[in-house]
Amino acid sequence: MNSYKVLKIALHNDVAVIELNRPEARNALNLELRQELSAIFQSLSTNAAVRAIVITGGDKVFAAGADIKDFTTASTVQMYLRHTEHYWQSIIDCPKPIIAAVNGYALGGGCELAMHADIIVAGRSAQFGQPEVKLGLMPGAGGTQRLLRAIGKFKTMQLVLTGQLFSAEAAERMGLVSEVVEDDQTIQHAIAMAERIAAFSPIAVQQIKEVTQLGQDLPLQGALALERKAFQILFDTQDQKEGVNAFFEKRTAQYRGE
Ligand code: DAK
Repeated sequence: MNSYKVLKIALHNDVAVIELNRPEARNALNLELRQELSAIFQSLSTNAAVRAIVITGGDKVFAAGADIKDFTTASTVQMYLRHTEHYWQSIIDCPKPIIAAVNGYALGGGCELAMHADIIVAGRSAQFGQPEVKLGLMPGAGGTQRLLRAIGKFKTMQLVLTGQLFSAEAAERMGLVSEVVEDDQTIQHAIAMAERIAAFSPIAVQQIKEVTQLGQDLPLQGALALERKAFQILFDTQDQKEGVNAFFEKRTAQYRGE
């Protein structure tokens, strides 16, 4: 767990906290950081002791985007051969709930990283944006598409075409941010939320995540069927019986992920 160079990993009960740690470059996502993020998400995905994940850039900045130094001389084929989509895929494939705790700037690839999470908690002074257009570029890790699905066409077009930054409050109004808290509370609040989720049945939690995520891109009838099947599957878990018994016995359920 501690063999990472540009990440700090901590465990709080059943919650893993991943902190990006390149302060000298405002946590810009260079190749090493992407590789380490991919590796930690793969490892946490199969670690039964971890039931929820918080990702943060710490108190000052979430991430200033892709490392612009990587772009200065890159050719098309070099960009293609980097296949950075494989690194993002490890986050997409993670079945456990992910909460992004965003303080400071979440720009470009940093905003896209936050959008790979399931829940975004932002400090009041956080600033979001997709400023790639200012560099003669465009979002390349889902920015146009994830924003579109989260906040709709007209806000997305405005933000990706102007590159303007927007505040945590504006992000919350648009539906991009789940909750805004005071800056010094962001990480603690995200961890407390993750601990609350981690105390539920991990099978139920992962089914909820999978169905919600997949359902977003399915026609409604198919999505409803998927939800129904997942709901039915949960009746075969011991956790479901434990949850119902605990309710009638007026005690806290102990979910074992079985
Ligand atoms: N890359 C590299 N270095 C960066 C950086 C970045 N994105 N952002 C900041 N730094 C470095 C600065 O160069 C500076 O280094 P020194 O001069 O000290 O050596 C140091 O961090 C501190 O930066 P500032 O002095 O600028 O700090 P401030 O607090 O004044 O400003 C800022 C912070 C975040 C507002 C500012 O640094 C800034 O605007 N940064 C650039 C933001 C940006 O344009 N981000 C978008 C990058 S493009 C792809 C997937 C995704 C992407 C691309 C491809 N594929 C799947 C292929 C994503 C693209 C992007 O994200």
